[in-house]
Amino acid sequence: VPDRTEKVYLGLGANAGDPVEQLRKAVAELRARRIILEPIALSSLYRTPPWGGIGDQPWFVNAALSGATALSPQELLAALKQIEGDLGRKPAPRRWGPRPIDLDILLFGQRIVRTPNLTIPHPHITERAFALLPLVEIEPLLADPATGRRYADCLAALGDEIARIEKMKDEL
Ligand code: PH2
Ligand code: MG
Ligand code: MG
Repeated sequence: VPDRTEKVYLGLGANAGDPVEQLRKAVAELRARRIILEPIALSSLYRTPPWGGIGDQPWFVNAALSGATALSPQELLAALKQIEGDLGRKPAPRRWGPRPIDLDILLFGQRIVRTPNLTIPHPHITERAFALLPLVEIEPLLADPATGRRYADCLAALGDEIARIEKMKDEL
């Protein structure tokens, strides 16, 4: 049987409700709905300061995972939105504000996708230590498919942003 799956990397985040519990539920749903298939790799959980200019909101818990998917990028996006809604996410009152769950496609194989509703690699990945740190943890040598730049180097370029991030004892 030909293998039509592709390796994808997802960024997970939450900063409302019980973030760790929400992230665990999201991973359970990704598995149960066969959206993400083995082999699956999960990063540690990290406590991260809010990024994007809205400072008056709780810190986030962030993580990353890689796994196989048989879905297309658009199908994967729709499936992630479905889980976000099922876990209690309402349409955002403000951009980059608090949310009980956020599931982002960081990378989809080596693909470059630029459509009005979906950009892959994730448009802000190289500026966000909260996305890069867990990503580099599960795949230290991973490089950006568009630029060839290693994500570990992007992370190092962010300087002391990394120092504000706390690795948690809890695991996914
Ligand atoms: N997500 C955002 C905006 N800001 N900050 C942190 N620390 N973690 C996030 O996951 C995050 C954010 C938009 O999705
Ligand atoms: Mg996001
Ligand atoms: Mg999102």
